[in-house]
Amino acid sequence: MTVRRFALSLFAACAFPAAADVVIPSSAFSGGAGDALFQSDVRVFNPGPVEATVTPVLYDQATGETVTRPAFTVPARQQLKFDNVLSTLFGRSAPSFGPIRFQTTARLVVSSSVNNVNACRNGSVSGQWLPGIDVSAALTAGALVQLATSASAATGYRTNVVFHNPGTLPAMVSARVRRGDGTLLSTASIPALGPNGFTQRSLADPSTFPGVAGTTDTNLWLEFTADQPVLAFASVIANASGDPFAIVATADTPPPPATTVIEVTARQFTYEPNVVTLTVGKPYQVVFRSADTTHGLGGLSALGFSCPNGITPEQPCTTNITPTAGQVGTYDYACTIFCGSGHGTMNGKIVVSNP
Ligand SMILES: [Cu+2]
Repeated sequence: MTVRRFALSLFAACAFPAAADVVIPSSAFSGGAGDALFQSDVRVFNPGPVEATVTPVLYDQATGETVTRPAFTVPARQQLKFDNVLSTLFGRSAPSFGPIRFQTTARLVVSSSVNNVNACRNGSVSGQWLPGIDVSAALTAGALVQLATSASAATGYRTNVVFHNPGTLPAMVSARVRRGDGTLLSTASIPALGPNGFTQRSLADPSTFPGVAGTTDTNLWLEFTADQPVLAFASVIANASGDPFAIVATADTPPPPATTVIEVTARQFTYEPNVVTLTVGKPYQVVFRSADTTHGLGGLSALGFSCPNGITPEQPCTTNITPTAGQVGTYDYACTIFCGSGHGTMNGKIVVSNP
């Protein structure tokens, strides 16, 4: 029985190559300054040995519509061409822009060039390449590197940052812009992204990235975290020529925040400091030490404190805690081991508060 089931699952894996869900995080069909016309030229390559079926969906940010087109097929080892994909595949007229999703029966390579086809009013084309990114590669922590801004609109570079939420739950993204040496330049305020939501933000926009406008720096980077996986990239555009390049987010694992050590001294008949405040989400090591005799600690079991052997001059009682939102509140504690005439009034508080 077991063998037969294994054989069946092996057959299924061979007969049907893994499906894929690929997103081009941004596309455009719109006019720009100086008779410019932006269009996205897309290629869909099937590297596999069997025909693949593709269902394309556009999340049009110009109208708020979700535009699903009939499925098409890509023969094995062939590449399909969709120049100005928003017009030719989705039938949109300018202005139209937003993420495009390809749900496929096999793993495909999706590639996009966002071109400005008349930037210099002489028919010349410039643009940037953007990959299709599998939804499974969306990130909850990422970095965008090699960003640049300029105090002058005529020289240097400007940067636009795009976030797209490919999921079905709202995503909260928080981002920080830093200089090369790590100096914090801006903490971003990015509105929640709904399911399939999209936002493009200029680094020079003070309502999104306060503190960046007026900065000339070609060595900026951005770190972000999100409570749902998101896709992110940046366009860095030369101000003089309009020539852009794209940077796709890489996965990031920011170091955990440093642990704050808090020392509380127990002595007849006080704890000092008497009130300790802990912030939700931050790691602490709380150490109770005795300056004289043996004391106890009772009332903090809800925070995970346990000092069964008491607090003695030789043996402090140490607790590691990262308070959670569910622990917000005020916790009274008291000495539980008789330590002299004032024992009955020996107590303190731990306060857990939101950031
Ligand atoms: Cu006591």
